[in-house]
Amino acid sequence: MVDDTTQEDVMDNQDDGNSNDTGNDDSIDEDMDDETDSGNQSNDCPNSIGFVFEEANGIVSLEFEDNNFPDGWVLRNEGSDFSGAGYMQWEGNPSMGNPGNGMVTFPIRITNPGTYRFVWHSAFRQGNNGTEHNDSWLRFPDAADFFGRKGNGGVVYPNGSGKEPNPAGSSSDGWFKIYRSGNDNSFKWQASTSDHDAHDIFVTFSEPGVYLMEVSARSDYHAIDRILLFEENSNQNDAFEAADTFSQRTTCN
Ligand SMILES: [Ca+2]
Ligand SMILES: [Ca+2]
Repeated sequence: MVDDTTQEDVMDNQDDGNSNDTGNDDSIDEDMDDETDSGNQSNDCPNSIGFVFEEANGIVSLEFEDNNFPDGWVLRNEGSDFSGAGYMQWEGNPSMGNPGNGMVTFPIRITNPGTYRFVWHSAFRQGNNGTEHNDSWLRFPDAADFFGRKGNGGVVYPNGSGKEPNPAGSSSDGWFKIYRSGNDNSFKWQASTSDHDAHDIFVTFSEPGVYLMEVSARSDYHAIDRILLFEENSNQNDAFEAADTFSQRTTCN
């Protein structure tokens, strides 16, 4: 397989006009409950993994490094614009056309079913070209739906999902290539798919239960600090603020 970094990444960068500078700022009403609802945690905790990340009040917030990683992912903590223990960056071989290498699985317990927006806080940690080292693979293998959507309502589904249309650029076996844009080499809240045609990322959980979120390596020196999912109709700034207030990981009994 030819390494398609340069071509693809040029395309990534051209199309982030609507990139979502979510994060930061703003007034927030602190109406979220700090406590995680752990009422039924013994029922479906995946003991084969040993822990589960809890959704609460329509929000899933997790430190990406708070998991077990195969060789190639390295914990780093340079700089100051990350949270938790640091961030994981992929220092193994690039996997531009083949998702599933360097795979990390996050079990997530959903108590409030619905469609959630997905974003991650990531950076490129080599060079100064924001179209390089700026993407990794993402899949939700057992969710009811997983798609990209633009502000105008246009939707894309992963290649291999059996649904169309599919994104421009890399996608395979239910995986989206998820990229960030811009040459400012700092951590940024953005998750987009489809080259030249940035779509935001959504996942639908149709009923309560534990779902798997899978991330695998694509570009080397892409670094991921944190992941946030929030119910699509909730206020985005509220979601970011509330996500700072509760711990999300429960150890299985
Ligand atoms: Ca790229
Ligand atoms: Ca982190």
